[in-house]
Amino acid sequence: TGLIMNLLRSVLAGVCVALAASGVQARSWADIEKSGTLIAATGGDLKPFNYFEGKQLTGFEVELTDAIARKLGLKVEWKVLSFDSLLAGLQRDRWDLAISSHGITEERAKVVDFTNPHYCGGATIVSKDGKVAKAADLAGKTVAVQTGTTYLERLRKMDGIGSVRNFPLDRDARAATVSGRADAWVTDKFVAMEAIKLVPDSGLKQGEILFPERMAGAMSKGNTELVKAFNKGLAEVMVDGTYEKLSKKYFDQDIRCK
Ligand code: LYS
Repeated sequence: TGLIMNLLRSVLAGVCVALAASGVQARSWADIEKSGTLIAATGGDLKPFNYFEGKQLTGFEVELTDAIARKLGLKVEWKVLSFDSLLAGLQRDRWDLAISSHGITEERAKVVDFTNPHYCGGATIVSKDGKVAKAADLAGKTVAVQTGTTYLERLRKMDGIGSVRNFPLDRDARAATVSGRADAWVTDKFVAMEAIKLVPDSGLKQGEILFPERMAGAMSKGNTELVKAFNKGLAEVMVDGTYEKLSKKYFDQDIRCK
């Protein structure tokens, strides 16, 4: 079924590209409020942030978005697509919000608007038995990362890396490292912690943090009222205990930016 899911994701991404020419306007906050539904897109492959439990999409970002939407009097309609198609789909107004552990970068901020950050994490090196632990250890090594990520961008700019292999799904980058097809995997520190728990016999160990990141939801460029509304909902769940409860449930700690 993994294969079929991948195939489906590719087909869906293709459909989005085909719809690019339609030139639909982003739904305004007023439109969304009237419709009662926020359309949100996520990768669905990043435990514990957004993933499937059986047929049910769940995870920290999914539950957090649902909670924020409830504050705003909305339901969320979820769409699951490959990570590297999420921001592009936003520009084509296929959904109102992309929330999938996107780090805030200047590059991305040119094409989308970011909400306030919903957590702070960091790119970390993961390898079997911690053999590759520091940036300097990456020299001459094969490194696995997910397509479309800040990790890939960063690794491409580093000198001396043997090769960088990218995978549409982060878990396939992990699997390549577990099986020895890659020497190291770069992913978020919280994803790494979860992966180490998930495959305890793999010998995976976390190394150094390559760079810190502030993660935020992305919206269509110029959709200011929607960004404001989301930020208001986020602020509310951050003070009323909802955020803390969810964060402790998934991470045993509060991962908000300090
Ligand atoms: N935080 C990284 C980025 O912004 C990785 C996100 C990965 C989501 N599956 O690109």
